[in-house]
Amino acid sequence: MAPGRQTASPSTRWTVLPMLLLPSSVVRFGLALAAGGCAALSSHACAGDLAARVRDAQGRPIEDAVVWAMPLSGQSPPRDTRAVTIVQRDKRFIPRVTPVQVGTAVQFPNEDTVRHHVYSFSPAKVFSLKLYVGTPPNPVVFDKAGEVVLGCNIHDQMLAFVYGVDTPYFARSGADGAARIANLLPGDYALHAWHPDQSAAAAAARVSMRATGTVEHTLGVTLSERPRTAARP
Ligand SMILES: [Cu+2]
Repeated sequence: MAPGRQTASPSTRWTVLPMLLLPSSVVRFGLALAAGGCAALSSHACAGDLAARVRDAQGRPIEDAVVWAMPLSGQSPPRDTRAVTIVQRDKRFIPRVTPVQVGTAVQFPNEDTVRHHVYSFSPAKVFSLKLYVGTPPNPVVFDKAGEVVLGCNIHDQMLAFVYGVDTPYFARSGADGAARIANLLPGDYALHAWHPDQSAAAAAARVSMRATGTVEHTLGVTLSERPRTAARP
């Protein structure tokens, strides 16, 4: 058979024909689900988006907050498989804040010509990558939830944060305070936020995700005036 001239399979023909006989309201319902990202008329194939906004006590947007949604239904969402890299460039860590799902391996390439010594003494991950340039042969696996403060043993001003969460549903807020989490399965979630400069965490909120569409929610974080450091023992 010539390429591009395949005939419809019997199963395709039999799904198209009944649709033509259905009442228009049923067809519209099916099209609405398809437009929302549903692959089939099954709630498990549907997913909605969560548009969170993070604000300080004065209502100003907060950048670099980690926002995550924990399923309350006990469902097992698919694992987050994004590759994660935290670069050292111009004696800075980029990005400053990195959310990861627990179990994620992170690479720490040093793009500077000067050597760095990346370390953390945080309870959620203690590690040390001694004086190097380029990319260390082994990534660092973040295997516990919570805050990890990164520092450099040579350059005290270098400071960054990894935050481990037990869910694939997470995002970091931009300069406008917006953090968008895509493709959440329908159901109830506990929505959390964390910021490296917070003096008090946002109260967890309960949000209900529908099969399609976007749910909006605002989270309030109280910031501290006290600068952070990579604590040493
Ligand atoms: Cu350094």
